[in-house]
Amino acid sequence: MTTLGVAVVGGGFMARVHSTAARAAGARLVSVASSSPERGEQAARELGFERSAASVAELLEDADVDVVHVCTPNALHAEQAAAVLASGRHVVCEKPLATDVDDARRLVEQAEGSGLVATVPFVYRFYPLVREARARFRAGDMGAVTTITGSYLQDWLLGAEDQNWRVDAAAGGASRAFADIGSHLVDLLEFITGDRITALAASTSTLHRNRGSEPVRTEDAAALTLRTEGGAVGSLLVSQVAPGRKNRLALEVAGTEATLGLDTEQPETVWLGRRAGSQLLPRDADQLSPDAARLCTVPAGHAMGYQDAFNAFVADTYAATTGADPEGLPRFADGLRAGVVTRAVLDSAATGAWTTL
Ligand code: SOE
Repeated sequence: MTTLGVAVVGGGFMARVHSTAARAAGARLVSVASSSPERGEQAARELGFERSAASVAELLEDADVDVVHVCTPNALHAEQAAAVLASGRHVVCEKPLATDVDDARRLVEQAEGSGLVATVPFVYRFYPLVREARARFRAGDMGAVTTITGSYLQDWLLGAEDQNWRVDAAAGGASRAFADIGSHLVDLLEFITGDRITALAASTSTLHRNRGSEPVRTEDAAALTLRTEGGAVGSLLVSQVAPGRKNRLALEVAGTEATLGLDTEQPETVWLGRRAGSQLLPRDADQLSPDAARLCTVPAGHAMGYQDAFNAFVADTYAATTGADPEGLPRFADGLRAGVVTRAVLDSAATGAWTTL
């Protein structure tokens, strides 16, 4: 098998995470392009790429590149992912896939028509215990889903002085907290339960009307009530101004037989609640379903985490480029789904009415 040649567009935190995962998957780190030729050179040095390109167009002329990871500000995703596909390369595009639902829909069509692999890093799907949760819902062990409570909380934008391109609607899109992290929460909920949100009523809030001299038009927090196709009801909360919560996605789903609770800050256990008694299930490959066990790269007691999940996502994406069809790989259609839910959240928050999906 020939070694896959990888390029990254972007030079920030996510570019580092993607590059580490690409290296772990045995790929060749060929080229990187960033916001300027200088930043591209710097990123190539820091992330260990062979070379840099002065622009995305130049990067796509590189015959050694087979896969491109798009890790740029959100507003650039759609155009760059479309250019990558048009050049005949496989693409991994950061979420949100696009800041406009119609753009996301066009990308799904383009990807499907191309026969190329096009994925979106909903990486929490790659925690072994998330797969275990999914396997139990699929096997019917949990019964029918009745209620859902979930939250995704961070505090890195708590202060009025905290700035990031995501805050700016022109670079990050009209939704910030929900598009950035609420999308993970909804993806995980639908992935685990196989149930889909059909209607929601949302409310958003913005703690700081200004950050520095810039007015803020994107939400710091969003709360929503939902109904699902299967008849469950639930509530979700997303915030990027929750003191002390660094990056905590917590989800609890009750079925008619049992409740399952997981927390990404404690990814080595999952809570299994039953009327007759509850337990914390450890990540022990010997006790897990095959899809969960295959993601256990180290034995129980040796903690796995975020980068491990990212590595597994990238490894599965690369496997798909050689014809495999890995279970649970988040593709562009899943990115579009997140965009549709995000749009519904913004619409409901603006009108004060329930929005159907
Ligand atoms: C920032 O909020 C961020 O890096 C998100 O963009 C990621 O998707 C999430 O996994 C961690 O937090």
